[in-house]
Amino acid sequence: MCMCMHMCMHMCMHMCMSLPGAHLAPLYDLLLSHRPLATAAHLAPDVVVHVGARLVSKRLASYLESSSVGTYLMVEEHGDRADPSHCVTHRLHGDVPALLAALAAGLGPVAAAPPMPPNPLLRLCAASRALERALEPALLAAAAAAAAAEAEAAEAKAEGAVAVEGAALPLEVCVARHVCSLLTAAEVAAADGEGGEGGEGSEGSEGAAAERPERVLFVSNSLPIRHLDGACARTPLVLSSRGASGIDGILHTAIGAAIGTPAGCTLLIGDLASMHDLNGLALLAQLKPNLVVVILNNSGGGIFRYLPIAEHADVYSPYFDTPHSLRFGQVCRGFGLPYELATDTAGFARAYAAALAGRGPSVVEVITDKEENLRARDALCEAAGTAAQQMLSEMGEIVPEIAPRGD
Ligand SMILES: Cc1ncc(C[n+]2csc(CCOP(=O)(O)OP(=O)(O)O)c2C)c(N)n1
Repeated sequence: MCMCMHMCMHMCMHMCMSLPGAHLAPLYDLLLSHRPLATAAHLAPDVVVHVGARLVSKRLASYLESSSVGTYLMVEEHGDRADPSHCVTHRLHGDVPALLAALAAGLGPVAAAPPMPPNPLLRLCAASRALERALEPALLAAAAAAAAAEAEAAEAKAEGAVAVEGAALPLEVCVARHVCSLLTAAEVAAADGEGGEGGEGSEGSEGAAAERPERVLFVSNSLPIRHLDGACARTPLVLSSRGASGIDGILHTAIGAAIGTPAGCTLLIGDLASMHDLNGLALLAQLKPNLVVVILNNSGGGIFRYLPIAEHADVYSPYFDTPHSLRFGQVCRGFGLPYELATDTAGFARAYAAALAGRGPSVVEVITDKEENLRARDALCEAAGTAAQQMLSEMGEIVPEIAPRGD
């Protein structure tokens, strides 16, 4: 079995770039939260081709680490040794697109051959799609598109998707997905306008793609990049400052990215990262780049609620989550920046559409609740467990768990 789990192609130096496109198994991180799937020996990959930077998902990293992969090929632009789990067996450095083209040409007829059933990678993609479709009604309902939701639900039923009773998606995930869908829809519309085929999955002609004005999404570290990595099926050109995952200087870096992106840039950032770089708002007002700053305000470091430290009530709050009840409205107005506050998906959709149409700097603050986010995340994991279990039973009996890597 050949299985490449890392399907999002990106290049990394300090700044990471993820190319636009549709991801084959976008909900892989949720599926891997189901332990029987993450530890099923018959699903362990023989070969991994890892293109670009350090993985965002800890679940994927530990899954690959415990899988005792025979061949782990790292394809990257630079020669830095980013291999914290010591899994890499082969390295290719150089022009990544050229390396991938050579790799594909080398695979030739093997790659062209129809995959042998049951192919775990295809099953994983199908499970991700099934989960996505099962969640779609909740997503669409959140976006107040009931008619489309019904059609999607009917389609999901026809495909045998798992049931997600009353699942409410975390508001932060809805926001990230909405931003991606608007930015990629704009990309498709631009391709249409230039004579491309348009529609889902269409990239238009190569010439059109080269000329197409591209909108950029800059994501901050902590939860924003995780919402993107683990829950967004289709993403625009994405930039982020990974490095040591710092939450400092994000706003200033995004302003730089926006200056280089005439078609417009959106920044998805948490409240603490925004506070770390608050004087960036002055620069934003002064330089007036085409940048929409979307602040996900969950009143502190939301990521710590998902980490083991959350179990230690004596230190978790206020020392780790650093809670506050601040809002960014007054400081934005003080700098003369357009500002909108949203508390739900529909409100965000309205404010974000207006901000994009403004074609200048603006801030949209979304108030979310850490505990609600966590509850919604748990419901998502449960739904993912059902999809994963369905995938496992379709593939036959569960073989023993992966044994830990022996040294
Ligand atoms: C410069 C810097 N200081 C501290 C940290 C440690 N840290 C990692 S995530 C995080 C919380 C980030 O909060 P926020 O930006 O609001 O994002 P959220 O976790 O809510 O998604 C902190 C303080 C860091 N990564 N970088």
